[in-house]
Amino acid sequence: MREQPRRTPEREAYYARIKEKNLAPLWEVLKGIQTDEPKPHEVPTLWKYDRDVKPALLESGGVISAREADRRVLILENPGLRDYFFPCITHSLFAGLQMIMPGEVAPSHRHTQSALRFIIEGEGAYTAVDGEKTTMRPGDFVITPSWTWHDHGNETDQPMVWLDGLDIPIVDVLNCSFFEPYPEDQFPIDRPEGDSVARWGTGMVPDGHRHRAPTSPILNYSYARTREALDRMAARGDYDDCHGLKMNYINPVTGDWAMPTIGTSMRLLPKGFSGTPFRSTEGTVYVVVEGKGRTVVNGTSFEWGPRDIFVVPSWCWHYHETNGSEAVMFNYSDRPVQEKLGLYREQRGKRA
Ligand code: GTQ
Repeated sequence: MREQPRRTPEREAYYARIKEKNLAPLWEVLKGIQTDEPKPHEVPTLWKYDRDVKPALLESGGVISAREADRRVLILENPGLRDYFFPCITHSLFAGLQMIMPGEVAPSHRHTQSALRFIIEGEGAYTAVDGEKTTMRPGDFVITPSWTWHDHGNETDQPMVWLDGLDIPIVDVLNCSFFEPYPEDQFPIDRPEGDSVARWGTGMVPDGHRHRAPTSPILNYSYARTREALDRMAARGDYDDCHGLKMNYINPVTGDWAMPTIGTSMRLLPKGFSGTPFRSTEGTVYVVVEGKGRTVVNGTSFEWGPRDIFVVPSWCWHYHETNGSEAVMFNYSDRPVQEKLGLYREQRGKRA
């Protein structure tokens, strides 16, 4: 960091005097914030799902019901952000793991924060958004756009777990939080399951469509379709040195990211992949879907397998490796916001 001005008793006394007039000296604080490059407070962190997270989640079922909790979620709290206004995984994004037990309902509500669900475990529970229901399976990416009614339920005989990714800190910094509970548990369903994919997800759009919202109209980007696409593309083998085969989820109406505040991608790393180091300004949350490997972040090695979650903070060098298996990973970040503001930067390193 650049050198700070000297602190003297005279200066301190002056600062104390002007503080009463709600004035403060910029020269004492600016250098800590206008840094040469990003200095994120969040730290690289790995959550081992089967070993650490799952037992805690199952225990939460006995601690509180989904109804009483409203949303029974264990937050993935970045240890570098313990003093932040709210427990979050990066400065701009929230991550939590939500569990719904058989027969439970998470009642309908809406809020201005946008949410994604990335399904970790279990099969057959549903999320309903503004009158359309979707049955969720591992690897599915489900969107709850800002200010849409949503409820979750589990009519199966197994607990179901998914990751919630929300833009809570972004909405907080803009002071735009609105929330409203729905008077019933469930918002009325008025469209058949699969309706949004039929309308928007086949490379066609309804004639005369008027979808103007900034969020993709597709409710569920199913893993079955994503995986098939990656598999077919892998046959040609055009892997990126850093990212493997990486596909971004888009809004088919605009070609932009699927969500206005959260960028989402899925990647396939082939067997024996040894990625080139990369860094970018997007603090990124990764969820492993299939396979095993490791990611080295600023010299720390994270060994991961299915269902593990880890975070790479802004501007941290990192690279991915696999050994005997190919691997599939989902990731999300605040990149759409950075791109709109002209702030996004990335850099490729040299292979070790
Ligand atoms: O499902 O509506 O993890 O509102 C945090 C806030 C989930 C949800 C979270 C929420 C939700």
